[in-house]
Amino acid sequence: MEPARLCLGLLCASAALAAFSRHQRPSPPELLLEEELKLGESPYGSLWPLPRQLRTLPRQLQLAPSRFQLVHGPGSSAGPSCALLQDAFRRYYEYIFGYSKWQNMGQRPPQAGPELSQLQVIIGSKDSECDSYPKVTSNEAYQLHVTEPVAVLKAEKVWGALRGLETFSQLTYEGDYGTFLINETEITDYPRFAHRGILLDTSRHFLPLKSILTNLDAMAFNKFNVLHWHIVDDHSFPYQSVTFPELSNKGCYSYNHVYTPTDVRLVIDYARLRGIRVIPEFDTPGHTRSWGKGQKDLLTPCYNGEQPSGSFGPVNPILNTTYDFMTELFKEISCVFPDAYIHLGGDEVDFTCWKSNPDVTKFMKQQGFGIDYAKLESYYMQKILDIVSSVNKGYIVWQEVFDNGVKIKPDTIVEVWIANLYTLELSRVTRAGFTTILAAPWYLDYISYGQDWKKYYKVEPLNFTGCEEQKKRVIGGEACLWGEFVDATNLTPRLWPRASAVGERLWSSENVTDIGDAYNRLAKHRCRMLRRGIAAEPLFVGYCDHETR
Ligand code: CP6
Repeated sequence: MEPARLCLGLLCASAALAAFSRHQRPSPPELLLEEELKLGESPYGSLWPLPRQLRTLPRQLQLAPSRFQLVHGPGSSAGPSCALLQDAFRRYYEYIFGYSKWQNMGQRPPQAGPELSQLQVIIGSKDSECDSYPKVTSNEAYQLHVTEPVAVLKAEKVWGALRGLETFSQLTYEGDYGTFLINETEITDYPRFAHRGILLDTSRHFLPLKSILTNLDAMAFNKFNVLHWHIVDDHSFPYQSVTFPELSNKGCYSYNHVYTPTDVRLVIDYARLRGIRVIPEFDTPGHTRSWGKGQKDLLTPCYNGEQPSGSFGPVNPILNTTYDFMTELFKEISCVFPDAYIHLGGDEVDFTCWKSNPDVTKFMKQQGFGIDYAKLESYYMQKILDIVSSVNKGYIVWQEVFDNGVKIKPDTIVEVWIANLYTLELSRVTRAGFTTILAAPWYLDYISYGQDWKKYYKVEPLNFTGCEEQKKRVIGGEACLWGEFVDATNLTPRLWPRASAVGERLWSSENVTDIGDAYNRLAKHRCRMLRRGIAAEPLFVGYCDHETR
């Protein structure tokens, strides 16, 4: 058959198919053509998330891999003894030059034109914080001046330098025949919100160390700074406790599905080098089925009439042994995890089992709680908060702890996760004076056809009723990837680049809302993540420049 006929035939076939689909199923939520027309260049190149202030000049400078250096600048309080920056210099050199298809093609002919020979990194503050852990109050601001012949990156602390190095690497691009280019640029940048988190759930499915570390890389590419590690839950207890080894011995999926103290240390150190805090969650009194296997009498026995039914409910709040156990466990956890905060959960407590148990009923009477089981939950949570205070840690809890009227200390951080009426919840929580983190609109474990990143991108976290003081209590947000349907096979593509939308919302200015421009930058940013080894899924139809046959 000649080519013309073949094409015609195909056209007919696809037209018929289109007509068929129109009749057979509802039209997809977006039209392909509309999107394709919008495709193009952003004036901001591939920057993601967009910096606060940015001036890009047309003049291009060349970077020669053999001559360009990342160095400590004059007057910096950090020097070659700062391993965090040394490691970052090595990483970013690789990200900038490491992926050219012109590699190993021998010496390139020298190109005429202005050259950038160095990026000097200058830490201004006397204490660079090089050997510290990042905190919620860490200064992540930086300034970047790219001019011939040297670029200068200024930051008060190493945390700003890390963010600035990421931005610098995003400004570089490949020209013809494997040249590396950067435009003269001036940037002043700092985050809008201090807490920019990703929740990973290692209980529903175990995530191998490699997956967690790769995700930390991707977080750094998107300027996230908190790993909320939902490490244990009903289904398995992979955290290996030194004090209570039976918890993971009995509660893990298998002996291979355990995080040893060494593994945990590795995650914390890897995260620190990228300016990322690790906040562990030990969720109680609900979501604790796996805890019961290795700790006798920890969970409440449920009753069927007069008889124990053989099943167990939430942590047993009426026994002293429960609080002795929790004291020892949180003592250990407070040493293992250096962050100033521990997430204590407190979500979705089912009162059915407590109601069925005659000993609990008796205890309720003694305490004067009547039949208000929220009071019992409150009693339990207050004791846990006291235990965690006594080991000098701050705490984060899920919103139910606030909703159920648990008397929580004024410095408790409340995480809002219930999608329904979450703006009202933000109003209430902040009116009561609490600091809050928003997760409700960013449940990335929910998937649907089409570009749902736009839905995440359009969320405005401060769009709730409240005064200025209330708005200041929103310290940030989290993109949650619950693990029921996620393991190492689909973690990365499910998170990225969808979580990138949340990343820009939490870093960039409130007025960065142009969805067309965001699409153009994010499509490129996703290709860059791919190049750097992150299996991020595509936004939509298209291709990446570095893809080859
Ligand atoms: N596990 C734990 C979960 C969830 C929560 N806590 C959850 C509930 C509803 C949805 C998604 C996740 N899987 N421990 C609630 C914070 Cl829609």
